[in-house]
Amino acid sequence: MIYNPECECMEPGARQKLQLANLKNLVETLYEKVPFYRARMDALGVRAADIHSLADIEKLPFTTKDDLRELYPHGLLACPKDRIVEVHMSSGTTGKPVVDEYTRKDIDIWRECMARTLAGGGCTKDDIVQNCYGYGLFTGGPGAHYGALAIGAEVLPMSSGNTARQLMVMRDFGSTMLTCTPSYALYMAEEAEAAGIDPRELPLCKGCFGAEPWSENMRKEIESRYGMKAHDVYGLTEIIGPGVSFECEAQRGLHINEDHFYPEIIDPESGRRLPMGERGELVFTTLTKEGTPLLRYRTRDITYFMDQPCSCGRTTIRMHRLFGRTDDMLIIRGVNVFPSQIEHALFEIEGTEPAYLIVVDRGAARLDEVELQVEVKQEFFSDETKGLENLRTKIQNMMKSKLQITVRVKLVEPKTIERSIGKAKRVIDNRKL
Ligand code: DLL
Repeated sequence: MIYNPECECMEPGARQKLQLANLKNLVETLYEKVPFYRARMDALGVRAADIHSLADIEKLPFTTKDDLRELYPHGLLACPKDRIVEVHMSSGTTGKPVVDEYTRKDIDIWRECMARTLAGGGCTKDDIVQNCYGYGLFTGGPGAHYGALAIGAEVLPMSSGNTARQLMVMRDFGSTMLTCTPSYALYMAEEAEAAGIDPRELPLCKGCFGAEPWSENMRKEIESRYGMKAHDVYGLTEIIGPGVSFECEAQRGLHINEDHFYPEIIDPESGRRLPMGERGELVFTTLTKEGTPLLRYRTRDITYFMDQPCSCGRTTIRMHRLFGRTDDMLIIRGVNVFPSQIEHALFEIEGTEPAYLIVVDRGAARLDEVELQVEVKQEFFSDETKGLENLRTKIQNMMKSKLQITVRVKLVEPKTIERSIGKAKRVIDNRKL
């Protein structure tokens, strides 16, 4: 279902006109209201009057996560403080969190984007949405909640954790749609199976999963474990939260809500814009936000755009599912590899469980060494060493042939790698880089 055909299926030329008008307004507002942006624009000698086309966006300055941290908590506010009605923050592991301050209109935009997102995942007013994204300062819970309400679905605001209760509610209330991180979806399936519940017998038949990197093979695992259709949803606190882009039923890339978030792909080294289809760093300008709008925000997320028509009828451009982040790309003895590529390869191998951990060290010869800890089905541990040895070799060969990296594989018993109810931690990098 398309939530807002007028906007989502708009002729691209008409959409670009709107984008340009909103971009000019934004540049004017930021120059007037946010001293940080005024100083940046003055330094580059650029003003709203210099923006004649969308391509002129290149004249404007970037914004980085470091800028946001320096301006914490209110340095990017572009409207009077008393117009703010809600605040969210990301739980960064280092330094100050990044903050999004929403006006009432910003919440309306978010609700609309999340309604489009859930509708893209098949949600209708008849659905019962079990929302297991965290509620609180994290944007996941409230974002999915607003979207489901806009559609008129019934929401179960579960938040994350307390898995036994999640399963009870899932069964007793007949939830038809699941929203949470993909790693938590798999964890719940595992716990259901352990409790003697077959997740495929539950009424759940669709889900919108995101907030962390996941692979195509992980999607297949979730879809087959539950017998459901699993859709990818992307977003980040700085831009609005979840709902920046989402998959439709075609599951061929994520439609960007580009009437609200103007997307670019740049070369992360030079900062230059890359042509359609080339892979690089994703950058967003918020075209319609009032509270804390951002100009050319460098997300550090890596993807590429697709502008071929989509079978669903939406005309918005799509981004490929994320490959990873510029800051989580591992460079192993000179070879670039994202954890999600390791995950994708791992899921191809029969006998492994969907839980793994990548531990990177700098070894004695000052060379990078990777230990890949992988959970293995219980049968392998009972049937002595030969099966385990074969599996270990198979994984090692797969990593070498598919990703050109040499890994030491440590096979571990089921349920020994820590599970996550939110964003999973997949990498421990002990190198002092
Ligand atoms: O994770 C917002 C969100 C909530 C998205 C619920 C989807 C669902 P932050 O905590 O600020 O916000 O983290 C944003 O998470 O820059 C990506 O690196 C990563 N990320 C988000 N969605 C995806 C996804 C939320 N679908 C950061 N695939 C982003 C891969 C994702 N990575």
